[in-house]
Formats: sequence, C-alpha cells, structure tokens
Amino acid sequence: MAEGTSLEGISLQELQLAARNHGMPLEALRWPVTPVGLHYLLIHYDVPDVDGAVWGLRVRGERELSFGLEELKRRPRADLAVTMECAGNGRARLEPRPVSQPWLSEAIGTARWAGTPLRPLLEEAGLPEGAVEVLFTGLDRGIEGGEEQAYQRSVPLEEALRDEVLLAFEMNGSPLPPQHGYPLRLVVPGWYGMTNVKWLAEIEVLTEPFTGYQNAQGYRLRQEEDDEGEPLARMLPRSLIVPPGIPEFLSRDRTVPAGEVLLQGRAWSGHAAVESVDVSVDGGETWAPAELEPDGGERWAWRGFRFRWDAEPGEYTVCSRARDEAGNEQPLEPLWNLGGYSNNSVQRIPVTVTG
Ligand SMILES: Nc1nc2c(c(=O)[nH]1)N[C@H]1C(S)=C(S)[C@@H](COP(=O)(O)O)O[C@H]1N2
Ligand SMILES: [Mo]
Repeated sequence: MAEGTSLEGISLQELQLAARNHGMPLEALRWPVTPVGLHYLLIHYDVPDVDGAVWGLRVRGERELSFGLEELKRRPRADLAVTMECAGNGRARLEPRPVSQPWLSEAIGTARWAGTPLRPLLEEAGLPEGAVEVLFTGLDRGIEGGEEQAYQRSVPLEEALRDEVLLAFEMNGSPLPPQHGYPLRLVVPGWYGMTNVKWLAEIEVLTEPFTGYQNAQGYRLRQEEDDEGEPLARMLPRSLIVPPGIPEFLSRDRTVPAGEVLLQGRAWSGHAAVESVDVSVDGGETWAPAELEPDGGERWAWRGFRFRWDAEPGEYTVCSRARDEAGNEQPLEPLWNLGGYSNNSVQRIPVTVTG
C-alpha cells in the first residue's frame, strides 16, 4: 500500500479537516447559483484576518504596480457564474483511501463572481521577454510536506491571459466573505479549485516555471511517490443528482413513494461544454438520456438536467453520467492515484421506492 493511504476508517485528523472544510449539501443543486453559505469550502491553513482598508495588491511584471481595493473596484468590471470543484472531490471513495480532506462528492459550488479582468492589469505591468507563467500568492501561511509556505500557485501564461480570468472582489453580489478570500481572489473558470488563489497579496510574471510546493509536489496525478506526475488543470466532466425523496438520518439512503419521480441534477466540465447526460436507476446496467435544460449562455457554470422516472416499488441505485463535447465521459469506476485527485466516477444513490 502506498504511504499516506488507508483502508481503515476516517481518522480524527481527517475528520478535523472535514469539519473545517465543508461540502455543498447536494439538495443545494436545486439552485443554479449556490447560496454563499452552502458553497463548498477548502482552506489549507487558517482564514487570515485582513483589513481591506490597508490591504494592497502588488503586481510584478516588467514594472511593479500596486493597487488598493477601492482602486481595483474602479477598474473595468466583469462578472461570471463559475462552477468550482476541489480537485480532491471523490477522494474518500478511492481504495486504499489517500489521507487528506476526505471528500465524497460534495466539494462543489457555483457562484457569481464579480471583479476586474486580470489581463489588462498584467499588460500594464508589462510582460517580460520569455514570460511563461504567472504566480499568485495568498496571505495565508502554513506548513505542508514539511515546508513552511504561503499558499501559492502558478498558472501558465496563456491561461492567465484568457479574457474570462478575473480578480474577484464580489461573490453573489456581496463583498467576498472571509472564508472565500476577502478582499480579493483569482478565478480561472474551468480549472479545479486549487488554482483560484484566495486572499491575494501578490501577482508575479515568471520567466521560469514555478517550482513551489503546490505546483511541484501537490496537485499532480501520480501513482507513486517518486513519479514526476502530470499537473492537474481543468475539471473532468461530472454530474450530480439532487437526492430524491427523503433521507434516512444516518445512512442518508433515500425513500420515495412509487409513481413519477422527477430526477434533477447539474453537470459540468472544464474541458468543453456538456454534450449529454445519461441516467440509470439500476446502478449503471442500463442508461437513458436525460433532458438538458437551456444553457443560459453561461459556459463556465454547470448545466441543469432532468429525467422523469416511472418508479415502481423496489430497491434501486440511481446514477448519472455526463459527457462533454471533447468526448470526455465519467467512468463507472474510480481511477486511483496517490493524491486522490479528479475522481469523477459516477454518483450512486441507493433509493427505496415504497408502494
Ligand atoms: N490562499 C488560498 N487560496 C486557496 C486555497 C487556500 O488554502 N489558500 N485553497 C484552494 C483550494 S484547494 C480550493 S478547492 C479552492 C476552494 O475555494 P472555496 O473555499 O472558495 O470554495 O480555493 C483554493 N484557493
Ligand atoms: Mo481543492
């Protein structure tokens, strides 16, 4: 068994992480934009206490610029609905289980982020000859993999220059709350959550790839400790269904009365638009197409789907499977990797239909 993995039950350390970093209750899939307090949360270290009145952002390109919060708010404004998912979503369903934040399938949310586009700011600072990446540094510090660090992630230059990349100071129409990065965070639509650096303090254009912990050690797909691995980037397709009927308290297994059951859910992919979603009520033996809701022109937000199920009494396992226009499809079984990343295998909901 690889180091740092466990076939045993969740440890108190994993529970400690899980109690801080909450998921989105799946019934919140009903809302196209997730209410702020229901959006998932992932904080590697501590929520920093930032005074927006004295906070400043440093931007280092060919020149060094600095901005206060009010200055950033006076710049051109853009807003975008963006579905965000932690790269570790699905980790706790891998066997052996990689030991880290033990997500099942709820590390998701969609917010309407508003802020100022990144690109013009980088252009004002000037892109040095040979620029390859842009480094984003947060104010939060901690120790990870034995290294003391600020939370820092780099983004390839061509991604950082996409029109949709925002420096966001609002979430769902209000200033960012402390836990989501007040006063400013990066939003890179389509990428897994770790890229969207919160509590931003500094942005630096790099002429060499960043070799810090969160890019070189963390967030890579590897089978063994000494593999170099592939860096994680865009979200693979995933779909989730609002659990139907009512839950049993402890197992959260569902009970619904026989008759027509409307199964509703949402699907997304960071690679390409969602092309189709299929639904199964027999654990993935047979599938039927769900109806996609109109996409509302929001490429970076999840897409609603619905399926009418004529449910007869019995025991069922309800599943959904999304496919994107690039041909990526959710697998039926998880693909294991050391860090427990990007497990987008299909959701399985046990449902009892009563007569
Ligand atoms: N500064 C900073 N930014 C961060 C993190 C962090 O711990 N510190 N966590 C990252 C990870 S792993 C994820 S999944 C997302 C979670 O964003 P949310 O808590 O707003 O949902 O923030 C990312 N940005
Ligand atoms: Mo994450």
